[in-house]
Amino acid sequence: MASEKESALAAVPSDSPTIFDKIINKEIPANIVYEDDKVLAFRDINPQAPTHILIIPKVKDGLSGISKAEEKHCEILGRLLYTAKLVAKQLGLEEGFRLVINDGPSGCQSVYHLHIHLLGGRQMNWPPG
Ligand code: D5M
Repeated sequence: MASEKESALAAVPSDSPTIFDKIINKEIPANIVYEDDKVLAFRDINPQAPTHILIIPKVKDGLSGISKAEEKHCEILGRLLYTAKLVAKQLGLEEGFRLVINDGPSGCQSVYHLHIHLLGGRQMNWPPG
């Protein structure tokens, strides 16, 4: 299995549908921990911490990554962050957690549908790799 870095370097930045559209449309299974009309949160298939959740907008609207954000996206961006807090509480991450957004090849992004990583359940280090 390719490492996350290898997957990121092999990924082609694009606005095309991704595997996350299949998860949103329930065409492939995912371990969903939160869902509302705008946002979906599910467990990462390759967890980097005891708790590793991806929080995504259900409608991509050009947000293949955070670098594509425009003023019109401010509401959904705020909602994604607030959802991260809700899910962290729901999953009992009282001691703290980390939110990460990878962007582009150098940022180690492999799926071009904006997502926030919520990582918790272990002591994090700084700086990240
Ligand atoms: O993060 C993309 C993340 O998406 C990476 O941690 C693996 C995860 N992933 C990929 N496919 C799936 C499925 N099918 N279910 C759950 N999680 C998945 P990035 O920041 O783009 O590197």
